[in-house]
Amino acid sequence: MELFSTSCRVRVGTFVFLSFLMSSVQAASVSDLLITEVMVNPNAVSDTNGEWFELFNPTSEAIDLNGLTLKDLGSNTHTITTTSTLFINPDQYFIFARNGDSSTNGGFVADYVYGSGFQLTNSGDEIIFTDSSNELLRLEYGTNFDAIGRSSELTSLPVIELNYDLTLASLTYGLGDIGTPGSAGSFIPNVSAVPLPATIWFFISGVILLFRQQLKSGKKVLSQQQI
Ligand SMILES: [Ca+2]
Ligand SMILES: [Ca+2]
Ligand SMILES: [Ca+2]
Repeated sequence: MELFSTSCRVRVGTFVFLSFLMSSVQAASVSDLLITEVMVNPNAVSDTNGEWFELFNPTSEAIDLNGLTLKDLGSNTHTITTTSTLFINPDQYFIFARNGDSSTNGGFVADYVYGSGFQLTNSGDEIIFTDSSNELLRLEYGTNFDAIGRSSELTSLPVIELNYDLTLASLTYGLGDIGTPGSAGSFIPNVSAVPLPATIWFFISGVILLFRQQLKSGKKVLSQQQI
């Protein structure tokens, strides 16, 4: 009887532990976001008014951007500060803009305005998100992004400069610049649950194996006692 109780305790404890582990490691993070489009050199309006970039959330969970720092490898820096959370929802495109006034920014709707403290240099620059201690997301681009009045969009993964192309010329917005701020372009990323890292699967497999071995040894002792 005591042996059965011990086995039950091991089983319940293992279940609770695995449930906790699954719920804690599946949380989506800013690192899962994609920088899907960048407008470094608007033509309809000035760079000061019309620069923007777009994020996309390909996970199944909302991700909070409030409190993060947006920066480059130079002196540009901006801390994202809102009164509460700043969620980017699953399957949502989200626009970061230098100017949020759609009557002067070229004609798009911004989700967050970072202002003049962060600029997208035409010849090359970086878009980097960090929290208080870690870098979470980065795109470095060069002169390939410098097309007058035309954004560059992510066309395949991962998020590196080589995987961006100029947006199709037929896709215009607002006053006529080429881009798809706030919506899909020619590439539509899949939305899926955040996969568990391989190391976590390996660890969980080890716990399950240990649990099975404990059950086997318990049955063995029980059968010996019955003999
Ligand atoms: Ca620029
Ligand atoms: Ca910059
Ligand atoms: Ca877009």
